[in-house]
Amino acid sequence: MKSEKTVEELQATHSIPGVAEVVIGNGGLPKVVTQISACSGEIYLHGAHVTSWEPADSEETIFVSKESHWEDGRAIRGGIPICFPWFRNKADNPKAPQHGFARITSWTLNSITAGSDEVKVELSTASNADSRVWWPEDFKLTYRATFGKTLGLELEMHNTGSSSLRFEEALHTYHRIGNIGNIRIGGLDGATYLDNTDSNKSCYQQGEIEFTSQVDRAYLGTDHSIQLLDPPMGRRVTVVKTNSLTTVVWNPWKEGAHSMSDMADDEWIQMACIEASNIRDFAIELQPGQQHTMRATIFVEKL
Ligand code: TA6
Repeated sequence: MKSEKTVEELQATHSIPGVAEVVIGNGGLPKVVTQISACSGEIYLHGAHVTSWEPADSEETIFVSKESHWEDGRAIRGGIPICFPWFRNKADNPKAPQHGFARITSWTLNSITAGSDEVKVELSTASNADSRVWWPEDFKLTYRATFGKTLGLELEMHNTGSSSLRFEEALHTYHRIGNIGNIRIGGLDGATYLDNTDSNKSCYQQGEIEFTSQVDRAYLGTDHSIQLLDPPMGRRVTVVKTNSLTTVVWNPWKEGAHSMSDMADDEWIQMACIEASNIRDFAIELQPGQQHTMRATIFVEKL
């Protein structure tokens, strides 16, 4: 579903001159771009999809594929897709869109607000005839992306219906990295994970994660911070999670990337996904009227 307002209308209502503008992005899709002294950043209304965050003292942190589709109804490859209300396939319907419908929905831009050296963009979407095709529940989802020295992401889910519901969620963040063979991910030592490359076999993480083949893992009961150590880029990226009890780590490796039409053959080397999430047994149950907010805050330090 396309955005109901034109880019000109959104720009007239929400832009903050010299700080944040609503412009036409790739594929004609509207996006909010911000340029302040702390950082530059951008978020598409399509999927409420962050596609860039470049802190002032660092290079771009977010990977986006040059082969990505940019069209209504298809997910952007890279950036920060929002997976909701299920993760991967929908168990009872193989035809349902992988990772849910939030990332292929056009969200409503609610507001852009400027704070002291940060810009907050708030978008929302709610149950409607399109969502009910796949999921019967009544809900409202609000997403706040705060661009500054840190990148703040906040996904707020509200059960607006009259019965309890259960959902999965993930902020499927594609981190831009120097080289997959030379990075390490810390903060998950001792955690149990389900290995999706091996029928979700339960495994035990010892030490840091290093990448020597395809990795597709859901780390369970992990609420602590994750560090992405990237010597080639000379930086450490930290993801601080709140109300997120699973962490998915993914790199498709050569074979996986080659099977994707929307990723160039060598791009798997430049990306690693670390996903604040609540999936599988950690799916969230909400009673009528209840809310749940998952947060991820990302910051960069020089090594
Ligand atoms: O987060 C990991 C994962 O679920 C993998 O299993 C892999 O399929 C990936 O996401 C990408 O999914 P997508 O639907 O965007 O191709």
